[in-house]
Amino acid sequence: MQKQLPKDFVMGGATAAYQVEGATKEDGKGRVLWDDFLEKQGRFSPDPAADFYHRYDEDLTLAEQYGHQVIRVSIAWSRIFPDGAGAVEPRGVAYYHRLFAACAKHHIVPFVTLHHFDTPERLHQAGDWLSQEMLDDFVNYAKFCFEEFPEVKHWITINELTSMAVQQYTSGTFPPAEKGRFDKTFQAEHNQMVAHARIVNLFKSMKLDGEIGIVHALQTVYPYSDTAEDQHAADLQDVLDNRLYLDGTLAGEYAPTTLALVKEILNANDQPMFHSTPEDMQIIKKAAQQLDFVGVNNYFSKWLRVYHGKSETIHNGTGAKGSSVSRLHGIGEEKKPEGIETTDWDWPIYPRGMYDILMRIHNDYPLVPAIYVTENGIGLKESLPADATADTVIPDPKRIDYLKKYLGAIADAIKSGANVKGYFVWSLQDQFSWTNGYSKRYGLFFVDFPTQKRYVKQSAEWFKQVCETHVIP
Ligand code: BGP
Repeated sequence: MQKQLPKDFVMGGATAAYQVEGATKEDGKGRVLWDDFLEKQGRFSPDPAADFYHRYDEDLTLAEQYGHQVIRVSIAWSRIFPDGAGAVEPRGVAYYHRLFAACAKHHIVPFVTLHHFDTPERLHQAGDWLSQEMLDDFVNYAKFCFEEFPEVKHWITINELTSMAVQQYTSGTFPPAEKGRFDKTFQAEHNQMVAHARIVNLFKSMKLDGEIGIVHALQTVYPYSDTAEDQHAADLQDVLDNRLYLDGTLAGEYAPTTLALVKEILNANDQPMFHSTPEDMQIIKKAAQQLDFVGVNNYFSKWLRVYHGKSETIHNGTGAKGSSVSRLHGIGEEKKPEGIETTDWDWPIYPRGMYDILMRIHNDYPLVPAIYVTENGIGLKESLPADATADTVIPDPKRIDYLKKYLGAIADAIKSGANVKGYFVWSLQDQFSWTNGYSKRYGLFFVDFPTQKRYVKQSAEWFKQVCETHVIP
């Protein structure tokens, strides 16, 4: 039988400012942590991306035409405050007013993220999420946005606080590219939770019209075998990937068992526990009691087995299947069981993991009133047929298959009681990937980057049907 989604379930595409806008040197935009990093690496440039800065109306036209009701966008903090704080850049402010007006014109409701991996350069150099200055300036920027953009009714404080911290300080794939610094990773996570909580509390005290939430990267972690050692390795990876910040943002306190697992990782690596004050914890508690929703980004799951060697991570940056390695000292080693399909970038395709994470939130974190799936999708190597015309529809059967399975898992979770209110496919149109550049495409709409022409993929037509009928064919 075909699976169904509720009639009021909203659907659309997701984007992030730095990955779609391009125009990084236009209209007074300030520099961010990535500019220097990417320039030095020389692998790819953040310009032109999908040139959304100039082509947002074209993309919103497609979104409307293909049945979307919502879109996820982020504000580039450095377009509003080029230096992270101080002088406001009016051209940046005007751009976001134009973007939100275009959303309204096309009947697409924007869900707006305040921080999607794009810390202004000065604050990055000051210590990024490890510095108090960053936290204070972030809260001021959020307040400015709440006052300036009353047309926005759905706010997201931070995108994937753990991905940011883990990739900055554990796996070294985000600037400043440090490896194995679990102490900095947990400290940056905690600090982001404090900043998030201060903003939620501020939003509520301003009595603004609308809702506010946070977006988490959540991957279900399973033991590789049923031995107690592998189960424990999975628990340790889970505290790093999910549990600490689920506790902090959705329950408002870290469970003693959660903190014990964090300490175990830090002790094994001879690193100190993160610092938190009773005042931090009061702020965090208050925010969890007022949070309107949690956004779940889920693409893959993990399997862990016991490992006692040195930390070693090899990131599959090029789509060379089977080249990823993740073995973390004090945690465990990722090892995928036989028979589970992966993408070219080694991400296991496992819709059951989506179901399990949604049910975990439903069962273990009852304070949070609603869930949105704020990112899910598959990166593929795709190219434009040589004889393509404007009407060419690009076949992407793998994406349709992936979306069908994951949306099916979401429908199952809703049936089992999880209050999932909407779905954002990553991504609306092709854009670059932070660590894989332009060769990994996720969009419902193909972007020919040299010409910036848009082409429809078959998945966009399939998705339209689901948006309109709420039936998963
Ligand atoms: C999430 C990010 C997105 C997006 C996505 C796909 O972590 O929030 O910005 O990039 O993952 O990841 P990737 O680009 O690494 O394939």
